Amino acid sequence: MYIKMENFCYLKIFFFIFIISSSSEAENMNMRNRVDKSSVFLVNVLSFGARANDQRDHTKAFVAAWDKACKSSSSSVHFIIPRGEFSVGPLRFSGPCTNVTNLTVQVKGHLKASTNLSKYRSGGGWIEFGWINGLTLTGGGTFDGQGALAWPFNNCTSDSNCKLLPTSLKFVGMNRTVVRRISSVNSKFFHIALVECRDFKGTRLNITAPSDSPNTDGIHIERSSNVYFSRSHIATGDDCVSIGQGNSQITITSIKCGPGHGISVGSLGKYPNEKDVKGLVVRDCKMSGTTNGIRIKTWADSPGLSAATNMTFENIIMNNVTNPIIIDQSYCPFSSCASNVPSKVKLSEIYFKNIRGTSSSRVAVQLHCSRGIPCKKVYLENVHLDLSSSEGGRKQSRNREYEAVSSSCRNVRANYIGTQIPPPCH
Ligand SMILES: *[C@@H]1O[C@H](CO)[C@@H](O)[C@H](O)[C@H]1NC(C)=O
Ligand SMILES: *[C@@H]1O[C@H](CO)[C@@H](O)[C@H](O)[C@H]1NC(C)=O
Ligand SMILES: *[C@@H]1O[C@H](CO)[C@@H](O)[C@H](O)[C@H]1NC(C)=O
Ligand SMILES: *[C@@H]1O[C@H](CO)[C@@H](O)[C@H](O)[C@H]1NC(C)=O
Ligand SMILES: *[C@@H]1O[C@H](CO)[C@@H](O)[C@H](O)[C@H]1NC(C)=O
Ligand SMILES: *[C@@H]1O[C@H](CO)[C@@H](O)[C@H](O)[C@H]1NC(C)=O
Ligand SMILES: *[C@@H]1O[C@H](CO)[C@@H](O)[C@H](O)[C@H]1NC(C)=O
Ligand SMILES: CC(=O)N[C@H]1CO[C@H](CO)[C@@H](O)[C@@H]1O
Repeated sequence: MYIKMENFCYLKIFFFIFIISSSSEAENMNMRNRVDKSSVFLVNVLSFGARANDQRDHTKAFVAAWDKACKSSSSSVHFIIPRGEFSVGPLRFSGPCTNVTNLTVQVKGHLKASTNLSKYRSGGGWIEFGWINGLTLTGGGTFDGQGALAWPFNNCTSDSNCKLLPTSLKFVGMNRTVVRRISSVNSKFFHIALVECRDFKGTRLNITAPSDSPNTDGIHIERSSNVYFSRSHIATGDDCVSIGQGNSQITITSIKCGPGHGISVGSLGKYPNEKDVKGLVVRDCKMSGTTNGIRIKTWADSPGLSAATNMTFENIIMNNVTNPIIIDQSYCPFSSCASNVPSKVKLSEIYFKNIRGTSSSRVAVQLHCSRGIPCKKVYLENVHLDLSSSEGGRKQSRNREYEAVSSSCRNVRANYIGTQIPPPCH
């Protein structure tokens, strides 16, 4: 996707008075817990008027519960969303939660997003977490974006005054976040997006949307550092993981992608003042039936200078992938940019190691770098990509199959080590 993620303008409200209400048992327990600062302060949405499997909108109850959790004087807080279905509109879970150092949001239930699009801010999130330290989001629950009713309103490629649909889970300005064992289905736009986050760990995520759903990227990362995603399954209609501008120290490991558009760096170079991408490792991933495997894409005619460097893609299995390895520095999805000005994004120190499997197109390796700034230090080590067996393909000798795949290079002189199928560009 080519859309810039904006910061939010969060309204930061500080409460100086305690809300005194002790109607339920849970509340009484909460009051007692507050006295002992070392114990865990429990906040259950049911204590704030939410009812499982009740068709009503529960946004207000969730917001009231969050307020209580975040303003707690206890250092450790558990925010509980129990089993059952809960319908909610846009939610902003924002900090700072001054005295809370560990905040666990335990989602066991199935959250359903409101389908009333006028409730959402353009480019915002359905559920936004912002400016919190030490958040853990877990519990095995599901975030259901109910995207099917929204996708027909995704018309930003044809309407410049369009409203961007909401990302299901958006994290902004967060430190020390863990997201573990949750599912996200049918987001209206991206499933998960990180903006300006530090020390983020995501693991055991299950992300799904139909292969023809628009812009349902699994995970989008921007202007963040020390981010680690692992052991997840992502099947969507757009990028599996997209790594945008300004990221450093990003590790993506043991992810199964497909269907979708594969793992992408970029697109970079659309806006002025973009920051560099550096220190990316993608390791032990499997791509099945995706349009791209590993893709690096930068816009033609980029307005500013930037760079992407030190990127390693290692132990990647491609299963019937259309473009297993692809660098495209003349990305331009709109017909308006026929100006033919080369990209000003400098790509260097790119390592592809142990990439094997099958390609559904003949050009299995495409390295198309910028005419203005050729790629530097590109290494391919042990690449073995055969053509996916098509009808009659099995009858071909293996050697003929090897000959069938090829490499295409522009403005790059790559370094080749070990096995090379397809054969290198000459
Ligand atoms: C946070 O902790 C400080 C210092 O212990 C205390 O003065 C303040 O009242 C606490 N704030 C809340 C909201 O409990
Ligand atoms: C949709 O949300 C808007 C804004 O909150 C509200 O005014 C409108 O009544 C809602 N529409 C329906 C059908 O609920
Ligand atoms: C996160 O850490 C950075 C760097 O230490 C700091 O500047 C920022 O204020 C922290 N964010 C929050 C929400 O505390
Ligand atoms: C794009 O979708 C919006 C609804 O989100 C609609 O108001 C607008 O007319 C649509 N534009 C086009 C060109 O279809
Ligand atoms: C992931 O979610 C999809 C859709 O809800 C479900 O069909 C699938 O079984 C889940 N997979 C795992 C490993 O939990
Ligand atoms: C390249 O990135 C890796 C992984 O993030 C990091 O460990 C390494 O120090 C970086 N190398 C250089 C030369 O910056
Ligand atoms: C491989 O992918 C192509 C298109 O991407 C598809 O038409 C074909 O059915 C796939 N083959 C297998 C064996 O899945
Ligand atoms: C119980 C728990 O998870 N404690 C953690 C709270 O956060 C600090 C860091 O601020 C950790 O060191 C604790 O282990």
